[in-house]
Amino acid sequence: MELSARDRAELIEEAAAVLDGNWRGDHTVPSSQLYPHQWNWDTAFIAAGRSWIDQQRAQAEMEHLFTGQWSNGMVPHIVFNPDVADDAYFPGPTFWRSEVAAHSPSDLATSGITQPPLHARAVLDIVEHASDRTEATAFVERMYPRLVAQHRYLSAVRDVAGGGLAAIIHPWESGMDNSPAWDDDLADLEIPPGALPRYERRDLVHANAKDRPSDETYNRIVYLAVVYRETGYSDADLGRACPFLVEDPLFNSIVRWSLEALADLAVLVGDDPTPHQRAGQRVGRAMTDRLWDPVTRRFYARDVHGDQRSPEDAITSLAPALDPALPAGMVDAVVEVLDSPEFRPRDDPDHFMAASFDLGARDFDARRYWRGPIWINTDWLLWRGLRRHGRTRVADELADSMVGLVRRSGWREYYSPFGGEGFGSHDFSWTAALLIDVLHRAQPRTGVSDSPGTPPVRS
Ligand code: 9WN
Repeated sequence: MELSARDRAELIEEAAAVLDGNWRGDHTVPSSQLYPHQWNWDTAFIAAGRSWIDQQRAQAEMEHLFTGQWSNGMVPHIVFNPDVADDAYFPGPTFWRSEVAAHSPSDLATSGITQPPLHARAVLDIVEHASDRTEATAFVERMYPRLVAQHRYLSAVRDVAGGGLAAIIHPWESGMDNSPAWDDDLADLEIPPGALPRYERRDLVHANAKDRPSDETYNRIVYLAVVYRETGYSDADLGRACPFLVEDPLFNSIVRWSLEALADLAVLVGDDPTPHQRAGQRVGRAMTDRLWDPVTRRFYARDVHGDQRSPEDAITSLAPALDPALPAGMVDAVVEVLDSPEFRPRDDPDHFMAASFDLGARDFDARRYWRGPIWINTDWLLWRGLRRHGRTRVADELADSMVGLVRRSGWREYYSPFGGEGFGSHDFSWTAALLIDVLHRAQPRTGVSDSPGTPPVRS
């Protein structure tokens, strides 16, 4: 694909307009109708991309998200906007009732679970692109202790199995809510009669039912949130309290990648980077010990209750490419899977990559949310990881796909791997923000590529 300087500039301008349209004064919503509040990992993606064009807003939205941080360090997956009607999104503030938790902020309603902790990495990106260095330094000084608390919470409270990895307690914590990787765990869940509150799905008002999770899945997802809420969102004994307990490769790869960034931020504020570096290396080793299957040569999510790995080939399996110290043989394995017919429909000349689930699997669905379509954020994470490992060919293909999808179908939430039709929300913020990042770091197939980044560190 050729991209002229003019096309590139126009795409960046359009992406900035999408972000400005979703800006709400102190944060950016993921999309104006379907997701009218501030989301956790969306904010990190949005701020990382926006940092190239608007340092002030990038900083402001990161800081606003952290006003919702709990005193135990947990950063909630949604910070609710009090100006938005309670029934605009389900589950809203009156469902989550964050006030029942001892650790929640007293003046702000939030959800009671978290999402992948990409924030230290986003803060580092903001600092690296900042034009106002003084402002950026003050920003890092304010953010650093909050990021340290976030990672302390994940290692102290979420390492339920004691093997060095953070466990998620709800599929929404993975960010890949409806992935087939969680099907077995959800299938085992029994909902006692009367345990589910009456609720109305607001997502179906704004999105096609074919793109969204089924009612059966939604009931299980809501039930899991109710179970945890009934504990008062307690940190104690998650192994007993939470029926869904999973060590997810993508969540932990992001922990790993962010801990590396946190070490760099420590240097900037004059703190010792060593504890963060060591913590990151420990997570990397734990991923290879607990999530790597040496027979299939893949990473899989691990069900903590059943003490076994899930055999599903979902996009999460490829995320350890983000580990800067991943041994070269494992990086090779990630690239092989990404190149295989499981993740790219080679027989379709108009194909895009990378599907979010094995294209040949029985449960694959080209348009249903996280069960097959391509998401720009997972493409971008793989792209950042693989460039770092010097896997330029496949990284460039990912960049081409991201740009190609947006040019084909606009700023959608997700896309079909076959032909690139767009699904879910329109004017989706992280799609816009991450395209800005791609277009600044590399020129897809224009022959003008930037440096592959810092060489991988071996530990
Ligand atoms: C629940 C906001 C979020 C993303 C998630 C995505 C979707 C929410 C929903 O939207 O989840 O958190 O209502 O489906 O799966 O990754 O953060 O964009």
